[in-house]
Amino acid sequence: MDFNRVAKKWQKRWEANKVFKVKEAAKKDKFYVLEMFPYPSGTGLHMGHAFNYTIGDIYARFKRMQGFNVLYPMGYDSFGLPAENAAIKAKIHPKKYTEATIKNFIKQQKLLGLSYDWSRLIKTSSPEYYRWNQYLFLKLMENNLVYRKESIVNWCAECDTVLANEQVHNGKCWRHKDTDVIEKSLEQWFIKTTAYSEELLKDIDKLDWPERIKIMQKNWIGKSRGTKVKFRIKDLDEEIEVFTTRPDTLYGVTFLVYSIHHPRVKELISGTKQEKNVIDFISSTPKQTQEAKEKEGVFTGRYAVHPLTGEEIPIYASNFVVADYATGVVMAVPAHDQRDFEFAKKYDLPIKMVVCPNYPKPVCKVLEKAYTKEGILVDSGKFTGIRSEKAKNEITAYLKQKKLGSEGLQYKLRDWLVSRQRYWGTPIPVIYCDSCGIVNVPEKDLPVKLPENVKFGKGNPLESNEKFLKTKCPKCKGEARRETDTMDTFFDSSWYFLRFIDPSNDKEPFNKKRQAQWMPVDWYIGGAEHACMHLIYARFFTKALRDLGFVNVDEPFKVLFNQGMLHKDGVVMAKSRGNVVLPEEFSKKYGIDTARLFLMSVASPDKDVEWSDTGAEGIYKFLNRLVSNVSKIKIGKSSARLESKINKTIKEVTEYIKDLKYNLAVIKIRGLFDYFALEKEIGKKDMESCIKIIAPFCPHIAEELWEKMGNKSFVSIQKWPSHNSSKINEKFEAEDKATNNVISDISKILSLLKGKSINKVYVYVLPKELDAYNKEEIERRVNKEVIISRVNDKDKHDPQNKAKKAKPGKPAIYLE
Ligand code: ANZ
Ligand code: ZN
Ligand code: ZN
Repeated sequence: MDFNRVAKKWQKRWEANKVFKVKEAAKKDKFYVLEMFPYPSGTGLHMGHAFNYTIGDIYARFKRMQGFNVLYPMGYDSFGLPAENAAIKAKIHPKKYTEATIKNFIKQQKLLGLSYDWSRLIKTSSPEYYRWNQYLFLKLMENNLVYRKESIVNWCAECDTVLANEQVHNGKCWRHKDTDVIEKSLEQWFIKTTAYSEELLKDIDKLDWPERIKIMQKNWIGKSRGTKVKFRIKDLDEEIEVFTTRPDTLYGVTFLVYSIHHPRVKELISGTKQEKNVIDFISSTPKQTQEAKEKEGVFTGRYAVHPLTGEEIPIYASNFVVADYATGVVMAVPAHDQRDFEFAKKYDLPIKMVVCPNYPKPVCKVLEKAYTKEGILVDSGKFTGIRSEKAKNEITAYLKQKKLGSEGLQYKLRDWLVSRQRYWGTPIPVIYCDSCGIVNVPEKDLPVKLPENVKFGKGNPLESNEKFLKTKCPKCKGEARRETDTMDTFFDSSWYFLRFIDPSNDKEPFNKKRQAQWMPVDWYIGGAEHACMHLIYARFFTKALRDLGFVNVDEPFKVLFNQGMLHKDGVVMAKSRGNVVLPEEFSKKYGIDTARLFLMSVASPDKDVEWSDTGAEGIYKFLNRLVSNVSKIKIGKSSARLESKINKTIKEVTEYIKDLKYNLAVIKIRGLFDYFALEKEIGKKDMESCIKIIAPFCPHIAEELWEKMGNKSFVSIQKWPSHNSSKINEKFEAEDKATNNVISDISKILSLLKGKSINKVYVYVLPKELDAYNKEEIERRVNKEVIISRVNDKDKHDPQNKAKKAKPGKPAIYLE
């Protein structure tokens, strides 16, 4: 069989007959399988991508055959900076560039035999899609979930735009892993993800997601319980509120520290002797990452009054306090917090120990570093002698009673900065009018289209495009200016799974009834790198859209599956490493079904897989054997042994696919088809079942065999076979196992004797076990002549007297 020709033939027929097109009103249960949609890069697909898509495709095909109405769509996350940069470099327009890369992606994906409903294809850079981005942006805005604010934001000079918090990883840009993010004070658009902090956190427990992703999200949302404490500022009629997780250390506070970016710092210093000093310090401090490693600070000239002791303590401003976390001010307890400790050492501030290890009595040693563990309170007024854990509650209660504080809750999650100073994205649909201020573009005027005729150079080309900029104010009809910022492309991917449900709707982003039919996504496949970006935004969007009446689920993705990575020569397969295997080239020689089956045979799909040419060749040989075994065996009646094997294999393969142990399913399938060689006949139904169970893995070969049997329809949409337990005979199964064991023993000995010429294999078995071993199968698999004799046969050939070593279930072996 010419696998390559067969693949082309069936891909054509599937397409012509719309075999995978989803029927909306099917009376079947729904199942929504989705892979994180790709960014269509210019380098195209390699075998690593084939690995990803095959995982989802097998599941979709399996579910379809099991009788579900399966939605399995594909689309392209085609806006974004890499496309814009690549286009500028190639001196073509991003639109042209993206159209070409998408075309190439589609062609390459089709070669893999993926069973997408191609009629649902979406491209986020098309006005038909981004129009709804704009619409949803306005809906969020109408519901107070979007705002514009000046604040300190992260800027990547390489990206030439601001970034969201989620896109800063350890102070570096997520795309440019060597580029430090710098801080800038800018007015930007934000989405109020924090309105859902608690629900985003709480609902994690409902998700059937990998534990490690759930933990990463929990940490990212970062809920902490603590106490808010009020400090009065000396000489000013003002208070400062701080958030602390350690109210038990309150008596050890020796100074307060403002973030240098805190807007109140400037008011605080105004008129003091320190003013100039502080301003110089702030402007000379390098604007850098979130929490600075080298702590630098300056005295503000002001003092605060300790709420319980009345002591005066100095107020500093420093780069180690984050401006937009909690109140942006901390009460510093150098004895018990390492950051405060380092700061106090550097600026020679007092360190006061108030929590001490307690054996036998409180012992307070000279400090080398902060003591951050629990202990007994000392020098803490009426709380002295209390254990620190208990003191947390007691001090908080006391502050509450005196109206000097209260319990506080704090989340690390920040609002999502969504505006970008780049061209290739969705224009933010607002207009600036000198008399009316910020005015939303009316719905009827959507989409605000990206102008195509622009000049690329430094910065955002929209800013210099007069035609785009100039507009009329929708309210007063006067001269007005368009917003030039575009949306973060994570906005596009936050709801694309909803658009797939209703991709050509031109009245609304998607129909609510249809949404109710399909949501949530039952099975979502993608990489772990999105744990704290896309997966947070998409969850936020779903909850926000639920509250706006668009959807009726709380969570978008019921099951999340993180696939492994394909490696070659020990490292991840990637164009940049120059170790890619291209599916087109491979399949020219071996057919794409060989690649699919090989990729799924190495390990379970959540594990990394190493590409091996010899491994793939082994699968190619197996598939050829499969085809020849199927053509040699006559349609007639299955032997009891074959029936048993088929039913057992159906049972196991079904279980393994369900549990995503594709590799184990492949082992069973191989065992079954190799066994065919030992049988002369097979029942028609049995043969059909066997072809069906290979269909998810090798859909093209399966279709061809199905047709050869005289079937007119497609095997891809046949009913998945069910097994008949009464046909499974455990005696046969035990015998197979015994046979396999002997084969593996013989193979081991053969490999030890490598180089020696061996012609015959003698196997000595206990008398009553003679029938347990399948001589033909052993001969075929070890590729030698095999003689099986009972240990007590008088005239057996046994020159080395091996027979006496045979044990029950473990025959003796002699080779010559
Ligand atoms: C006094 C104290 C004493 C603290 C002590 C810790 C240990 P999490 O758990 O992350 O919420 N903090 C508060 N706001 C901050 C800001 N804007 N930037 C930097 N640090 C800030 O941490 C809360 C703790 O981090 C708070 O508790 C505060 O320091 C500091 F022995 O208050 B603590
Ligand atoms: Zn960057
Ligand atoms: Zn106006």
